[in-house]
Amino acid sequence: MTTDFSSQEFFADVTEPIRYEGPDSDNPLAFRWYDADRMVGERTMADHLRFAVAYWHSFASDGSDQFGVGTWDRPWLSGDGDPMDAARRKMTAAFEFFEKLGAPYFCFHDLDIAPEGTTFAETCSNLDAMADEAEAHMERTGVKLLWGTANLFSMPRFAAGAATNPDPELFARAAAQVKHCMDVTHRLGGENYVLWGGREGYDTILNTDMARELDQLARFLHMVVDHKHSIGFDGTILIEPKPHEPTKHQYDHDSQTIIGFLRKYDLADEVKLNIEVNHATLAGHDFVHEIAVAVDEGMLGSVDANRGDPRLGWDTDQFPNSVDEMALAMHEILRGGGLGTGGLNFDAKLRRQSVDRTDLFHAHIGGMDVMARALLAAHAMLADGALTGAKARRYAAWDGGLGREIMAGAKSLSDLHDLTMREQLPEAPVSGGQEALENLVNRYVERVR
Ligand code: XLS
Ligand code: NI
Ligand code: NI
Repeated sequence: MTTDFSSQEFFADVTEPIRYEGPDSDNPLAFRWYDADRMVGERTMADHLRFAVAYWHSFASDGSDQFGVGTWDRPWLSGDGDPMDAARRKMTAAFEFFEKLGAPYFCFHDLDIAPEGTTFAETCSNLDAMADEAEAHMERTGVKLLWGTANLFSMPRFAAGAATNPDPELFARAAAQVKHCMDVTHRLGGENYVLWGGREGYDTILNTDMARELDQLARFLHMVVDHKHSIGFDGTILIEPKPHEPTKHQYDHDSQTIIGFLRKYDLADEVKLNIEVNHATLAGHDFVHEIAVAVDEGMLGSVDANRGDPRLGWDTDQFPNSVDEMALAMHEILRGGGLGTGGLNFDAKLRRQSVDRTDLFHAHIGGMDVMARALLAAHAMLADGALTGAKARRYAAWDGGLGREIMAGAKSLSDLHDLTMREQLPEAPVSGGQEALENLVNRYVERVR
């Protein structure tokens, strides 16, 4: 016997869908910048930004942390009885939220939407049943799946990693789980499939054969790619870099590390990156650096939009709140041609004291407005060539004469030694103009309308 939750309302305080009211609106439950149908260049805002809500933070969590129990008012999580009933209730709440917010996409881990069974077979049938539910909700609301992923880090079995586990049986368990989750993602029309390293890394070299573990990880990814082709999934396979958490040395440390790994193992044509703001900052990078690395390599896949706290050294996963920071990142994204099959997934959670259900709306509205405003500033900067033009001028000497000859391989060290001996080459440094460029960016951010 299943109970019908589809008529239950969890966000009754929000009576109307969130609408665009413009920058002068004081309505906290309205968009001031995100205007889905507004054209920005050749695409609508919605097409540029492709927002997704993360099921785990917003619907599967209760505000608990290492020091204390849950604090959030989440009636769909409390409740006794059948875990599948609870999963259905949670999904009803989630889709009510997606619809009222006007989020075009969502993202999930298998275990966010369906409970583990006592056997693998039961876990799979739970997931299949919840995929049926999701399919019905998606059809009813028009909300789409940006990506699915398998949780290969919460359960004790994966304490030593999934693909990088010392036990092949656990590699097999992880492979089985990923296969099933990819199938469900495909079935739901998911546009990408994400692998976050979870516990793919190590805590101490005392017990770790790193070379072997990296070979295993590559083998696993090849299997994922093969499976993608065998089922005709035309979404993108994405890896999400993150350093330090949960293991001390995560193999997927940052964009550059992953790109080197993918090239070494002949995976670079098949896998792209899902870049998260707070993971970039944990790796000691600006977010825009991580984006630029991926764009330059043609490997930007998608973005987990959030932010860290500069005073805290962990993945606080707060909602984006800085137009300045995001404008530069959006500029790189646009320079690379946009997000493709990817999107902006709010892999972000409320603070523990934000206990109200309505806080979920405030958080997402704020994040969407910040990204929309950043998009407008970035688009104007790129259209005017404000930064790209300045860069082109800075490197112009490489486009001809000596610069071109060097890069064409026409000069040896000795040639340049002789040249420098013979001629007085200019040596005076040219201004990098950083402050002027900072002012320029500020003007674009101030002027968006
Ligand atoms: C954790 C990761 C995770 C991935 C999906 O830090 O960001 O949420 O996005 O597994
Ligand atoms: Ni993430
Ligand atoms: Ni994170």
